[in-house]
Amino acid sequence: MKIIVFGGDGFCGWAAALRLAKHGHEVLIVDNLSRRAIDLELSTNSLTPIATIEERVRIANEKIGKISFNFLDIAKEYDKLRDVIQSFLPDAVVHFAEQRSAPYSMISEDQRRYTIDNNTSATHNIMSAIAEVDTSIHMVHLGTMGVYGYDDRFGEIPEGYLDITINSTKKSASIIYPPAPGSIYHLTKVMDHFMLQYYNSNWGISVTDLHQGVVWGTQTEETRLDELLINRFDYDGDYGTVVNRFLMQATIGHPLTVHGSGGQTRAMIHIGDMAECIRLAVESKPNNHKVRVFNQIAETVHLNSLARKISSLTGVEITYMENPRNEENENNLMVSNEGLKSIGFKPTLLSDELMNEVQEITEVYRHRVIKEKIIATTKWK
Ligand code: NAD
Ligand code: USQ
Repeated sequence: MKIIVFGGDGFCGWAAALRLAKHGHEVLIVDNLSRRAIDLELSTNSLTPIATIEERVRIANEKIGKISFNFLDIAKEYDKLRDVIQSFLPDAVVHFAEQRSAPYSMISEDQRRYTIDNNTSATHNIMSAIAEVDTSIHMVHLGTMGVYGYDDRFGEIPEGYLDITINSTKKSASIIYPPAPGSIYHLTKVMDHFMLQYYNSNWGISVTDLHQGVVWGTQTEETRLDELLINRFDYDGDYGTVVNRFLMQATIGHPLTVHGSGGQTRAMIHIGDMAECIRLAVESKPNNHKVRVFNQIAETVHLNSLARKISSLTGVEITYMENPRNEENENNLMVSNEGLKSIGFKPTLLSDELMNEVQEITEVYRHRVIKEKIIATTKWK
């Protein structure tokens, strides 16, 4: 298949692009390198030294498969985006190209406005161009578990739609799960979802929306093949996600930074599983009768249990910090992931072995940690 990976220079996009190319697909990465620019804006870095996109693509073509790159801001350069889709004529597009940090989206009015403008325009521009060029192109969009909120008010979180009975008529219906975003960033994913619904219903475009949990790990089978293919590793207070942050902190002997009571439960997925799920979703185009939603998660993890496990394995202390976010201190979370499992996904669970593997990376690059950037300082209000 021919596949455009929007945001293919980022943490998930790079791993997914390599996985797709390894399986014989022709991949075009489209990215404006804004994530690299945000590292400069925040004076932070990837723990791993990532090669330039040109070097990455050169080595990927030697060692993995057919990949090319196009530098483009898909939120701002609509005509060029449409032309790229028109000339490459993909069978599917995978859309990772959004500002993905909840804390970054809450820094100030500038980052709020940028996140809303960038994410919603990026998604809308892709859909608009598909409607214009070829409505048979399958859109695979990265959503987030955070569109649902993180609670069990309706029991186990289903995949996108909630079955209800209407009190007045006693009739049953399936409705879009009531959204409950917890940050400006998560709000953009709710807005994306409604745009995807409209383009599906009006133009009959096939859409898969993947509501993904927190991704952890850094390397995949493909990124391990050469040092120049290494994936990025965010550890700072705005972009670092919780498992990778704790593992990096344990490596350098920094107390584990649990926000609040640590009673939060979140859905998680390893980066290798993420790449595999993208391949499975792309290779199984849904019909265009409704938007297909999969919860892209392997398991749910309680933060206190995670912190205690890493602490007991490494001897590092745990520190309970005032939570900079506006979120529940405690939550129960049960999530269905039957959709991806039904097309072949075999979830990898957090294990000592895999956590050791991440720590091997953090050990090698520990000298690159900017210690002042570890604590999360962005407050929700
Ligand atoms: P990332 O920031 O590492 O990658 C995003 C990429 O998109 C970057 O390379 C960036 O330069 C590019 N990009 C952003 N705006 C663009 C634009 N206007 N034009 C062109 N390129 C643009 O993020 P990630 O961790 O790889 O996440 C990828 C997607 O997966 C995001 O949509 C995110 O919301 C979603 N997601 C990520 C996680 C996670 O834990 N990392 C979990 C759930 C969902
Ligand atoms: N947390 C800590 N200590 C830390 C860092 C985080 O206790 O040092 C807590 C947070 O307060 C939160 C939880 O861990 O309760 C998860 O935070 P996170 O930064 O790991 O993840 P989050 O902000 O939710 O966002 C990440 C990705 C985002 C994606 C989302 C999926 O950055 O792109 O959409 O995970 S989900 O969380 O399932 O909505």
